[in-house]
Amino acid sequence: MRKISCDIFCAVIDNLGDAGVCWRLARQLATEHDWHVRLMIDDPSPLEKLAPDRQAIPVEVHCWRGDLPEIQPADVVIESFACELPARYVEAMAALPRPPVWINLEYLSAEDWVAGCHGLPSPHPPLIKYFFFPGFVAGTGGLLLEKNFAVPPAPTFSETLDVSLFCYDNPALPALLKAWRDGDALVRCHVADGLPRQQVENWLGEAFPTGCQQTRGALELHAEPFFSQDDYDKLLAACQLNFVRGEDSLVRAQWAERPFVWQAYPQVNGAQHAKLDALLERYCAALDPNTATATRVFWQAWNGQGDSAARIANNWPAFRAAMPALAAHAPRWARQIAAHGDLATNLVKFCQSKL
Ligand code: TRH
Repeated sequence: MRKISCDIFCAVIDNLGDAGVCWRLARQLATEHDWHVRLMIDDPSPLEKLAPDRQAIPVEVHCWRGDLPEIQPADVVIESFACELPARYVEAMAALPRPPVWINLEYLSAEDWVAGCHGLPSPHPPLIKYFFFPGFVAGTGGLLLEKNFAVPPAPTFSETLDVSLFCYDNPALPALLKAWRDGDALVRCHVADGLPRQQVENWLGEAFPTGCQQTRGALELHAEPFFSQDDYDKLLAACQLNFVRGEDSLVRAQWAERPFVWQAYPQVNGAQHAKLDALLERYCAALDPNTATATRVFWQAWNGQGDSAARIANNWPAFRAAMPALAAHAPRWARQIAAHGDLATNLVKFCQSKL
């Protein structure tokens, strides 16, 4: 039988999430569903860091800038995050006797409206584009999760709290570092390359190159290299608490089954606050009131609500105290959000119903 062909279009806007999400999806469609996948990406450079082993994966990576040379469109065309397809490619799609299944893969959100919009058609005669929304609940497209992903066992109890730190510019970070430095318990913070490292450097007042370690009071800081996605997943599982951001690291923190703190991608209109509150609503629903309050207050402060620096410092002890309950909650939560099927499998089923 002929393999289903699929073109995934990805525009790297900023950061790593666009490439990160598209690569994971491409890899899964190729290796788990035996699709013939071309990843059309306007800047392939992030893939070198995210997936150094990509040559071993049967995904064709094409650099796409502006228009494309004439190519035959695939059976399934995925436009990620509303990146606009090259005009010539859309014309070629429309000229086919049997038009491809055209998917607009949307951003992840836990908001209620998502399930109502998932799968809706948007007519572009003679083509139809379908909205495909990742999500946390039934009726959405689900979340990216590989079939063979196995959660490593929880780290053994240790006096030191291992924390990974991946965030955007965050005015509350110095207050958190200070709270850890001055606290009674030892904190070992694995600082991600990029923005987190730059902010820690500012706080330290000195350069903090990859591989270096610094100690301030009860806080030990480690300047981590940029890990491959697979190794980053391992780091998340090896820590007892993970600070994550955006979309893909948020999803991976949940599969790692550890307590986590999410910084939503900041938007000019402040739309991230609705996204944050929607996820908190679902994530905290089954928690006892004290744990739920500690989580809400801490996440909201981390996302800049109120006097975030003071709130982070004042509420760290309560959040720290909530961590055993959050650790117990983590595997249940992961099971709950995985119950609606993984995104790649849901996408395959959806496309097969339209082919
Ligand atoms: O990089 P991000 O901020 O990406 C963002 C979001 O996707 C956001 O929703 C979107 O609007 C914006 O991009 C354009 O955060 P995210 O989504 O967590 O992506 C980071 C990727 O980097 C993820 O695939 C994990 C990976 N990563 C590594 O592979 N190694 C590392 O060491 C680190 C720190 C991250």
